[in-house]
Amino acid sequence: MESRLEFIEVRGERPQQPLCRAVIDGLAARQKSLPTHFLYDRAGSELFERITELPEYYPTRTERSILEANAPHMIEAAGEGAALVEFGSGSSAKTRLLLEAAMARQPELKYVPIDISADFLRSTAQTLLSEYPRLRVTALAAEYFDAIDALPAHDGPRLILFLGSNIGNMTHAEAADFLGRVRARMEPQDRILLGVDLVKDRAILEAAYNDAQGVTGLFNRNVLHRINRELNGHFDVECFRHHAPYDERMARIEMRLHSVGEQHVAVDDVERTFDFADGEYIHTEWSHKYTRETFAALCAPAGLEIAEAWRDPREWFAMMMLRPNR
Ligand code: AVI
Repeated sequence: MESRLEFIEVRGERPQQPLCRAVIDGLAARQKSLPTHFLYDRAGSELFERITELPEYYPTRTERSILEANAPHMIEAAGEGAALVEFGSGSSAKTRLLLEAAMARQPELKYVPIDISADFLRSTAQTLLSEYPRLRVTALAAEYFDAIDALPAHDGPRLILFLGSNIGNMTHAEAADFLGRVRARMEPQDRILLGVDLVKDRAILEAAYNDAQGVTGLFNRNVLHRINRELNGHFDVECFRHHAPYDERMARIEMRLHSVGEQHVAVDDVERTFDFADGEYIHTEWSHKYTRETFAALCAPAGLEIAEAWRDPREWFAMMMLRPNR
């Protein structure tokens, strides 16, 4: 089995901003904010898994239903003998639908999962290899941007997957930059397959990000527990209220943590105390929603166009296949 697995740890060029720097910069600013990726430590990732199963959180199950209905068409559209490359592969749960559709058409399949968590990546790769004897895996333990430069070549088309509407958590500028960098590494026959959450009624969106059981609130507030644990912070986590309104003009959900009352919070390891007025909030995440048109406009300057799109019957979510436009 090991001979079908190549495991590469990609050394990052750009040093990651540590949590202490993010706290000093983010909580001293006029509009307080914390970088989104700090939501995802082990506890945060487990809470996000719980979010994906909530009745109000439709994106994960809707994307899955689109894959269930269309995986063979998607593989066919990717071209003969395609290799699958996946950014943010996680447990590769939804990807199995595409892996199986590809293996139904070709004798062998090359799969390149990319994930920041090396341990998780290795165990997922080993599970897949034990289940699929015709699979070969080149696993890249890397940050997205570092992985782009390390993508293995393939003698045939590559289908580059970016599932789960993760693109929505990037700003438009970050998303355009990411797509442009991937595009710069694409051969003319390569394709990108991306999950995109679509613009829809405010009530549906706000329910999905302000669920009745309060799991999204636990997920959001987990970043404060993390500061308490990792930097000897003194946040009274119960004194911050989760709220995620939808901004129609910007077509995005914004996750916020509002201070309940005036507070002064010391974080010992950075030797600072941060002041919060009653109601003042920390921004933690954006989740952008698109239409086919706004998404096409994002892709064009990056050198990409929509070749095909698949939607669910309610048109809440889309999977878009992108190809080089020049
Ligand atoms: C990971 N990402 C696509 C989720 C989203 O829907 O934007 C993160 C999330 N935040 C709150 N709920 C889910």
